[in-house]
Amino acid sequence: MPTNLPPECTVLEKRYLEARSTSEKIKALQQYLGAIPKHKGTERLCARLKTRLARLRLAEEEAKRRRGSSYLASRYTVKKEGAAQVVLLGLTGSGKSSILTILTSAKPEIYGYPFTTTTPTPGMMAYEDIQLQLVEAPALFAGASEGGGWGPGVLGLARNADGLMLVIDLSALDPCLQLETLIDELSKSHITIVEQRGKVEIERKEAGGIQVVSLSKLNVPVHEVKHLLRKMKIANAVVRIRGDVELDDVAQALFHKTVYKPTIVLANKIDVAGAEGKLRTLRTAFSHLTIIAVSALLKQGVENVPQRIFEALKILRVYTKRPRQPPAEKPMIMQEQSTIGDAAKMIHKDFYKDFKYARLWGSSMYPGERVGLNRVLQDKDVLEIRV
Ligand SMILES: Nc1nc2c(ncn2[C@@H]2O[C@H](COP(=O)(O)OP(=O)(O)O)[C@@H](O)[C@H]2O)c(=O)[nH]1
Ligand SMILES: [Mg+2]
Repeated sequence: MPTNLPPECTVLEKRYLEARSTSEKIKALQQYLGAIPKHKGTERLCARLKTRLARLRLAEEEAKRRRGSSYLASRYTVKKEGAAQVVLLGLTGSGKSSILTILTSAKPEIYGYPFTTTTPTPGMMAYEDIQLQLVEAPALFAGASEGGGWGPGVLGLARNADGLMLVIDLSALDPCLQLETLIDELSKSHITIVEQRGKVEIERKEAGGIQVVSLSKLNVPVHEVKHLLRKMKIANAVVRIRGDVELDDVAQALFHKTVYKPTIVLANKIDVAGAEGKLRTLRTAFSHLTIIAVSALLKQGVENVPQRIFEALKILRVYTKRPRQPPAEKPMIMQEQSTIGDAAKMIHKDFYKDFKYARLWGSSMYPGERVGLNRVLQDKDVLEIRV
């Protein structure tokens, strides 16, 4: 410290050094800076303290942002119930609340004016012997992913869901533009509704260098992947590549984890004049998506929705049983392609550890067929594990 500083500076400096919280430090540093006479001899000290102040302010901003997002996250999170959680997304007035009302016993408000639903509203929808949770999200809008209002909260809700239903309003001007807007906001939030050609997973490690594991023919040379990671100052990691992947996909995976959400599109208000034509245009433009025409008003077309979303979710039901007992009434919900081994682990780790064999009914060759850990399960299989 320059010796020619007035004595109060010593006191203020001490106060700053002793401050604990970031906001206390900022306040004390401002006072200290303010007390320093400005001349040639104190220039460097002031510059240094100003840099420190800027850093503290940045840290405070960052902490505020994080607190803000956790507030948002808690407000827009809905506890999962039933076999899967499916979020209804759409622009305002597309009919999300009306659809929720006819598919579940929830009673959201339905009004003729925009942005009626401001918090997520859940309801339960039955499909055969299981319940799927439907959650109406507050309306999405162009620019939602950039922040502002509940945009990030809604997209967070979508990210956490098991599947999505996109609701399009066939009475509004351009249904294609509506769907594009929804897909665009989702993709800006790194949510895709189309299963990706390839997949990249990057797992950071403590040691061991960079390892590239590919389950198929690799489009990019391993040394380029390694070079990219080193450039990003990652020295130890396992990179798992599946399917058709370019170097750019690897770069993307470094920054964001893109998640795939099984999705169906509900083209609502098929009852209004001109809706049929718009539906045809929509179907042509998005032929790769599952589009179901419905009228929430007339309760038309909705009968198949539970089955279609169940199929899209790619989940299956497995009923466990004990020897000489009837199967459990409530199924275990598993992902398609799950094996007997996965089911054993899900019941209890000991069932997997002490597994001897299993008996299978349903997709079995004959009732009670004896099967091993690697057998892939089908929907509605009945399973008895012997340990
Ligand atoms: N004609 C027609 N109107 C509908 C249909 N579904 C919803 N609406 C109307 O559209 C408006 C907005 O519906 P709402 O369910 O609140 O939409 P949300 O903002 O997406 O939740 C209301 O006036 C509904 O009565 C439908 O299938 N046909
Ligand atoms: Mg609503």
